[in-house]
Amino acid sequence: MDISTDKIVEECIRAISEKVRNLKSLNIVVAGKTGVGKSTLINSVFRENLAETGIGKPVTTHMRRIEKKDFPLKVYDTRGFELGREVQKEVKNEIMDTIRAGLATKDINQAIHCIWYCINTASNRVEPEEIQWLKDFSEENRVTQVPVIIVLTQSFSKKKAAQLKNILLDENLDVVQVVPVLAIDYEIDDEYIVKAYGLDKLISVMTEALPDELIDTLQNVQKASLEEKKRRAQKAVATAVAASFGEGFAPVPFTDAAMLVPTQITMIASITAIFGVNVSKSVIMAFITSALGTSGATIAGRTLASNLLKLVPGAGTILGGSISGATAGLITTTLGEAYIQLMTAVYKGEINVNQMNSKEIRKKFKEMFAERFKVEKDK
Ligand SMILES: Nc1nc2c(ncn2[C@@H]2O[C@H](COP(=O)(O)OP(=O)(O)O)[C@@H](O)[C@H]2O)c(=O)[nH]1
Ligand SMILES: [Mg+2]
Repeated sequence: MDISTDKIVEECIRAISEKVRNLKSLNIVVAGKTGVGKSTLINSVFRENLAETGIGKPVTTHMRRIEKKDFPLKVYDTRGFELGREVQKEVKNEIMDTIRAGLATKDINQAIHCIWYCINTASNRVEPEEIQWLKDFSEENRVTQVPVIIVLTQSFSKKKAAQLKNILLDENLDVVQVVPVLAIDYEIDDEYIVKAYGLDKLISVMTEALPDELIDTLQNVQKASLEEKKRRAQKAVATAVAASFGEGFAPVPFTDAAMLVPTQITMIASITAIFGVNVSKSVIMAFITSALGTSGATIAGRTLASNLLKLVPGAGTILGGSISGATAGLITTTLGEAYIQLMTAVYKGEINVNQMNSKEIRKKFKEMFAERFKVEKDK
């Protein structure tokens, strides 16, 4: 049976766009006084310049919703916290109304999933009325249970941030975490610049706080933690391996090796969505042809099986016309990890896939697979 490489590539592209299209929308309320650094935070955490470009649509008196077409994130930016108790109460009611309205739809895409309450570390003190606001809010949120994360913004002084964090923790507030961050480098003077930090921690805390069905979205939209993207991508590989092991538990006759391909396409689509990078057809083509060890338009099932086997060090050659389930799993792992490496390089800007021709991309992949061999052999 001949397998068309073009068809595999097309299936990949289709699976990627379907996966991305079907990501649930992640919806976050960002609260705090004007000037604390909400917009700066939003722009530093998410990979689209939301707060800058999207002026946002007023949804209540003190809340604007910022979103972008084909981007699975809605940020509710609040204003008015600096205007005193009355307004703060109004803001609280508006947030609660929005939470309840979202829940009433029974649609995860409409629900509010998380609140970031921002306090500026540099302002030196936390107002008692803000503590009270958080307590009142928690009281009303008791049933709805939307997780609240306190973000200590502009924490260029780590010492001050730690003190503030302790003060807040002593209040026994019903919050998931208190996370000090510095969203962008802070220049104290020409010679002394404090490096941005803490946003990756915020993503880790979010990863813990959100339900599993929103984690692919979180990883897709965030640009603050490569580690969390990789971790999630490795989970996608593990899922695919479990599936290919199932498929291959009874040894896979290598004429049927193509049976594994749909699982691997799903895996590639998941990883791409998690990284949130744009991949062109030529990149996928280069990846597939390097992985399959062919540059032809079609490949025989038997050749496909033995070429895939070459990816697995120590697997040897095919004996008796089938591959074991364990081997099928190893092939899938190797493909997945190579693809994660590729996505990491694209994400870091180490390779610009739009500027490489397919021959260069193929060369790069060959190196990656070779690298992977080496790692396996060294183990
Ligand atoms: N260097 C540095 N400046 C910040 C940071 N966060 C906020 N700022 C500055 O503080 C000011 C107010 O920030 P902004 O994000 O507009 O606050 P918002 O009103 O809460 O949206 C801006 O001039 C920012 O440049 C940060 O993490 N690092
Ligand atoms: Mg703002």
